[in-house]
Amino acid sequence: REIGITCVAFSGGQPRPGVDLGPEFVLKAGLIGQLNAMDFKTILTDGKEIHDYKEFFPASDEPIGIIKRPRAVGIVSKHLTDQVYQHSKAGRMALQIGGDHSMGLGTVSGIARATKERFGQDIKVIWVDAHADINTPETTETGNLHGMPLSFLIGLVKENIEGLDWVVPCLKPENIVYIGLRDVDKAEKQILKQYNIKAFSMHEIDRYGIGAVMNMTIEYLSKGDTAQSPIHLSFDIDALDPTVAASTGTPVRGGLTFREGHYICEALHETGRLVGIDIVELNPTIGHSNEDTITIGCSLIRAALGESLL
Ligand code: DIR
Ligand code: MN
Ligand code: MN
Ligand code: MN
Repeated sequence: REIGITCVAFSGGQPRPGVDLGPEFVLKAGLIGQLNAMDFKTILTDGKEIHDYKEFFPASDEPIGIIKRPRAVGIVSKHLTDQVYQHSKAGRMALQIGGDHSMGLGTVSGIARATKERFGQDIKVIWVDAHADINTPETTETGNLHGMPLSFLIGLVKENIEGLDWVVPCLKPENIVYIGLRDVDKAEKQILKQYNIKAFSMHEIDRYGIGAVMNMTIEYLSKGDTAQSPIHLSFDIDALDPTVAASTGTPVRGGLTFREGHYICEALHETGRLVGIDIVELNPTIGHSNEDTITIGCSLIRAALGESLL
């Protein structure tokens, strides 16, 4: 019952300042005490509460094409990969708090490597998000790397982009399930189709209900498995409706309710297969009531770690 916690104070994968403050607010809200009260032993990465990786940033980080801050994004996730790997290799739950979603490059890379070594199995990833985050450097309209991590992770990026050339494809398209999508770029829709990636958009959640969607998700991720394979949850807080969680950089109307978000976490906990959790895109400088969003970030984490309602 050990949790390795890495707080990633980084905002360079998108343009709005403040998302780097997410982890600090989550810690101030008392997350560590809450997890200790659930009888978890918490281990802070390198004994440090907050990691900003600034000492590793290059002096200049000019855009490559329209890709913004490729070297900073790359170096953050390169370090994060090793940090997450160390925790996961030691058998700990790896919990990462962000920070923008470009850090998914590091969290998934680290977990995938550890999972391969520990169980000889491929990692499966549940990406809970309003967005698909699967643009390539060619398809991106914004140049923001938080909209691209999955294209790197599944190996769609063939050209070497300075700072990001270390990324080794470690995730199979058939091992991804999206939940909560509602703002997917045209080129991303083509990628989802071409690679036949499983996605439950808000439309499917409305149609079937979140209970059935989670049953289908877990069934999908279990087919063909001889042993139960490990699952990583990457939860972008903007999957929730902006009336529920307002403090995030790219809010999109028509999102998950408070309970739907928590139910996803509870259902994944019940599988007993969760090895990693990201909670990202918390920006306490945005929105009318940032306390709500931060508090919800904490309760989603607790739900994924098995906090029971009864
Ligand atoms: C958009 C928005 N698809 C992009 N992505 C966001 O920038 O590539 N991801 N907001 O979280
Ligand atoms: Mn995202
Ligand atoms: Mn998003
Ligand atoms: Mn868009």
